Amino acid sequence: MFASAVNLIALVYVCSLHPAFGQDCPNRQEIQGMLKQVQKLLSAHEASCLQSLRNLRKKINLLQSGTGKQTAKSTNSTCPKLDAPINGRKLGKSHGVGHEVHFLCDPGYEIVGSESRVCQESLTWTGQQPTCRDFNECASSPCLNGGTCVDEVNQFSCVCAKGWAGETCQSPVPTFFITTTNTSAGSTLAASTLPAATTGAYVRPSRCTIVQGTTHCTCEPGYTISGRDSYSCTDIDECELFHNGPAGKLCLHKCVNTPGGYRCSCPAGYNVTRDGRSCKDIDECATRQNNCTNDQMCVNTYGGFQCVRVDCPKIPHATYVKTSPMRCERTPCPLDNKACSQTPTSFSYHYLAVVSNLSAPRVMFRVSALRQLGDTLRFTLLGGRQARRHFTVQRSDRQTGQLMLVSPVQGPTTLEAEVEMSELERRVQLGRYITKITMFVSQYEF
Ligand SMILES: [Ca+2]
Ligand SMILES: [Ca+2]
Repeated sequence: MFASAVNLIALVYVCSLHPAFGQDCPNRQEIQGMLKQVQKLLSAHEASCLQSLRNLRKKINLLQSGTGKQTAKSTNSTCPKLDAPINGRKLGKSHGVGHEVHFLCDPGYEIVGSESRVCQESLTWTGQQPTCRDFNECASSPCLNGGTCVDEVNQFSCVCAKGWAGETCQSPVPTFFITTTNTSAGSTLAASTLPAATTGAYVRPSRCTIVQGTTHCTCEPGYTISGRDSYSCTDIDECELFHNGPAGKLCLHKCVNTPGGYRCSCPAGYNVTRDGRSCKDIDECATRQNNCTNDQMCVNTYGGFQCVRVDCPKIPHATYVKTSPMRCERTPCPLDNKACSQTPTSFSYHYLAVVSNLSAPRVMFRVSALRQLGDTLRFTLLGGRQARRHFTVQRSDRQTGQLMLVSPVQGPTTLEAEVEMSELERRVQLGRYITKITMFVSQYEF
């Protein structure tokens, strides 16, 4: 509508400026009619615009009042903060309208007041603030035969009437074998005259004292009053009690309960360490507790020992002689004997003692060339499937290869691996050196 009015005005303007524009221009009457039409169009347009503006303003006002209310609501829609009762807890953090909080008391306490409270529309909580009251264990009258109950936090104790004993004063005091001696502190009842059947090493008489009519019985260290009877003490089974305590096991291997105490024991081949808790291997080779013969060598292992004998290998085309207790070297090969020159130059023997379940990966042994003649050193793992399952050979520097344990081994077992170091010069082999490593794996991890 607005565009057609603009076109009409433009046409009238052009014709009024250039009367010679031609017969296409309308006459004066026609122009006045057109201008009236344009005026009508403009006033209709103006009215519509004003209406739109009024509507827009209304909407803005509505939005403004709406957000105002919301802000007011969000700042005031929570109930006052609630505290947890002393010796108790509060569950639930939201203090919004409709939300609920719950209260719990610590063990040995009971709740008094509302267990849960709800935040209401009026921004107040339902119910009353609860408190935690020490639970009265004496309420059920647990002390028998006229005993007086003493309420303590989370437990109770009984002060027994004369002639009664036990946790709940359930046992009559066996007066017939008690001898009374007067002391300044009170009367000491030496219960050493208890029947013999109940005084084994694990059951000992308690020492009881009567002070102002109340009997108090105590035990030697390592003993405790047995549940049934205050007059006898039973050995504490520390092995059972501390079977898997927070500080770990009492003993690394085995715990043995003893009257009034306990001790740790170790398997054969081990001694208990000075701390009394761990096990230490006995070095049978150093202490001559071995039966190895003169031509054998004693190898100390964890939990035992091994007698080993190094015999030089018998290989066709070559002869080996022992140059040290652990090494065999090939005698020089005849000239032009290629079969002989390709056999290993030397064999070295090494024995390792390790504990079971050793963590992996781990370097077990290093083989190094003392001097190098050729341009290349090569390290290879020899041996069967068992060796390949547990070991690999890596080069650690230019002249050193290392035997790595790649998976933990469960003992007791013996593993063997062979590391070959070959020396080359322009790809021609100069020498082969074999290192045989025997690993004695113990049964235990210590
Ligand atoms: Ca004990
Ligand atoms: Ca040993």
